[in-house]
Amino acid sequence: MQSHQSGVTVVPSTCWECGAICGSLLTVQNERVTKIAPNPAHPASTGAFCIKGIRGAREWTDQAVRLRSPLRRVGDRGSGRFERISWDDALDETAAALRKVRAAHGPLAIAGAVSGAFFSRGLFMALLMRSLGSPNWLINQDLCGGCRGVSQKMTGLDVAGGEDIDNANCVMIVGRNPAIADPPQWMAIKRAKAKGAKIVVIDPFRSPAVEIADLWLRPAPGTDGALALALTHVLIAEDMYSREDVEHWCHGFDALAERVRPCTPEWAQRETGISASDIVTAARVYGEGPSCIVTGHGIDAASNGVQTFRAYECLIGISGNVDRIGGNRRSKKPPGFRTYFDILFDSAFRLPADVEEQRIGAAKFPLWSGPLGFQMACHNPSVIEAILTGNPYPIKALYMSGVNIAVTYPDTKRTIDALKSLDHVVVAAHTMTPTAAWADIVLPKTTTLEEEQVHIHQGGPCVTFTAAAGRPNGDVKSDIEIARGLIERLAADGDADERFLPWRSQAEFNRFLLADSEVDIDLLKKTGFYTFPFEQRNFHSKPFATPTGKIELYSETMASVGHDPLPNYIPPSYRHTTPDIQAIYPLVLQTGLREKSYHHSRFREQAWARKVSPDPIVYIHPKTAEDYGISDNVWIVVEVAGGSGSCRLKAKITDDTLPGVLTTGVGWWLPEAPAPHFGARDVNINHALPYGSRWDRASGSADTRGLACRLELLTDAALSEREET
Ligand SMILES: Nc1nc2c(c(=O)[nH]1)N[C@H]1C(S)=C(S)[C@@H](COP(=O)(O)OP(=O)(O)OC[C@H]3O[C@@H](n4cnc5c(=O)[nH]c(N)nc54)[C@H](O)[C@@H]3O)O[C@H]1N2
Ligand SMILES: Nc1nc2c(c(=O)[nH]1)N[C@H]1C(S)=C(S)[C@@H](COP(=O)(O)OP(=O)(O)OC[C@H]3O[C@@H](n4cnc5c(=O)[nH]c(N)nc54)[C@H](O)[C@@H]3O)O[C@H]1N2
Ligand code: SF4
Ligand SMILES: [Mo]
Repeated sequence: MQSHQSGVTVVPSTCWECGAICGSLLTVQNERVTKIAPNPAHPASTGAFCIKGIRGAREWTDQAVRLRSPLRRVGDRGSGRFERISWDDALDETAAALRKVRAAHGPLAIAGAVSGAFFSRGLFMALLMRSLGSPNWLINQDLCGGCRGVSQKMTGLDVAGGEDIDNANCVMIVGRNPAIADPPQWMAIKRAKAKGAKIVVIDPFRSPAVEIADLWLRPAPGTDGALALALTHVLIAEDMYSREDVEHWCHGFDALAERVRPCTPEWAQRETGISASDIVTAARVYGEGPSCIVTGHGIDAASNGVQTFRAYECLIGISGNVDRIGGNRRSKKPPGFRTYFDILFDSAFRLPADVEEQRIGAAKFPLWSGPLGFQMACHNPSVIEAILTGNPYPIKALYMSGVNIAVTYPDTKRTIDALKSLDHVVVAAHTMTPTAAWADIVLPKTTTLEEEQVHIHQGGPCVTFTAAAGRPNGDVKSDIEIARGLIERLAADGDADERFLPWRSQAEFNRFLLADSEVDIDLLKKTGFYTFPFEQRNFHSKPFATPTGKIELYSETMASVGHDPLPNYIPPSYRHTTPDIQAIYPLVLQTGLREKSYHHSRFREQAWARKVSPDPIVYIHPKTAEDYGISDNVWIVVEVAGGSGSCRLKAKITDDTLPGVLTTGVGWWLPEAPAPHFGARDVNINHALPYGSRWDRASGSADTRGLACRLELLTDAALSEREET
């Protein structure tokens, strides 16, 4: 669907600024993308799009502050002084530094950090590390969708993104804010509502979805596990589950029934604050079906996250909604198509078992970091610990691409201390960030408008293509080019093994993904997407990926590593605090509320985004505000139990949040503030959080919400003390 008009081309593509991956139409003139618009023909996004995709991506590519050549640190680390160097020098010096670390401490002392294997840069980082002989790569999924990832793997339900919202009679939205986080999903929910579907929202905060909800259940933060077990209790007690699925496709139903017997709606009311009658109503609406559950980050990234997800997935499992029209569809792909996960776990690209066993986190979190793990990535806080203490062994070099860990990892102070103490730090980024400021070498990256990508979108489902529509604007390179550049330099002396990352370009890699499938890359490029036929309920030809081949309500894998094999309710951290801690930290903090104009820490330098959202906001209930003498728009400082720092936030008084609960976002820093912190120790909520007073037993996730906290009004004196940040 390319059209040419006086040197102007419209190229079908896909935005991948975030995981929603929306179909786009790019207007290209003189090899520059001049306009980005939604593609209404795209089967997954159906014309949905957002301002980040329209403005963020383009400014990201063209803005003056974009990094356009590699940089070498000239002053002390963190001094903010860099000089421009050539790519050859940057890659030669990085390769030499990695070789030195490898010689002195062994390959395990090298680690790579990235967002995860949902994007190609995540896979390339894992494979680059493997080529160097290191199993140590850090993903941010412990803070993102990791609890769901582990839970789905244990239960055997790979249903993320496969919600068949359009055909559902009930859409249950749990800890998800689709209006901001996922426009295609939000569009589908509104379509379903218009067709008469019942919308049930489970969220302590009044998210936009509450406006269209038939039922809004408002749990106390972090108590969703209790609610899910009670919903299951009602479904079983009222005989509203699928006998057929339970008999043929579920493992451990009797044990689950036994587990939820005491989890009555009245019990859950005490735990969650939701009335027992609302719980019963929700269970009946869900039980009628077909129903799909849309889960989100609101119940993830928490120290009880895996068990909470397990409870919801068991509910899906017994309700007959697995792979049902209008239910939760399992992931689909064209036969022969290779996903990033397929490659991540492919034995051809794996390190020897005795090396993988040494991955940091593997011993303590086998379901996260071990061979059974979700993406087999490190336990991040344990890596920070290893950098600082040398335990269990030293980590001396860190390469980061597509992450801004000085803002997005909890405990900013400790993260920065770790960055300071490394022998060598390399960051691939588009702009100078609070993380890149600590680098020895900064590598300027191509943007999403300059890189070709192939994704599967479960929403269609379809294969969707991102065109490298614009000529790179600067002396920049893609992740695969950087990885290959390093591998080639190191392989010459036997310090890297090219077999782990054999593709020389993104295009070659993309052809590998499609090589054994029916998908024709040229056709895919022409349309921007490829819709493939798929089968619902193909349980015989594609059994559930668990030891029993069934949906494991009772997880054999969890039992084998000594974890609770049945879904369980673990009360949130703030309910575990001692009375003296509670006296100091009487409030509860929720972080992570998404904003329209930002993707986490991204776009903070863009004027349009700052105009839409100029300040870091914290939502405070009128009753709480009254208790503390706080009025609208005053600045406060928040501290968290166990944290090493604090965060400055602007108060907005509203009953959108519960009494005693502070709700805020994530990702704030101030590009205009002084280097190296750029406000990361001032307005960044992660400066207040600990990275693990309590970790999820399976995913190793720390709490990003449900944290005991306190607040103080910001005085002028306190503000001037913060100025250095
Ligand atoms: N504009 C924009 N879009 C984004 C992003 C972005 O930064 N900006 N980030 C992307 C990424 S990486 C992610 S992971 C997704 C995340 O997006 P979502 O999955 O939607 O997650 P959140 O926005 O963190 O939270 C969703 C809802 O969970 C609620 N919540 C908080 N605590 C609880 C709780 O204890 N129980 C329940 N039931 N609900 C709770 C919040 O109030 C919120 O309304 O968004 C993606 N989309
Ligand atoms: N307290 C708290 N902490 C959280 C969260 C929370 O809710 N609360 N949310 C968590 C979640 S869900 C997530 S996903 C993480 C996000 O954590 P990060 O991934 O660290 O955050 P981003 O700001 O999205 O991206 C960071 C950097 O990626 C680079 N980047 C952007 N696009 C590209 C690209 O195309 N290629 C490459 N190589 N680099 C690119 C930019 O340089 C940017 O600075 O934060 C987590 N941290
Ligand atoms: S939601 Fe916005 S940023 Fe995310 S993929 Fe879609 S258009 Fe891009
Ligand atoms: Mo995320």
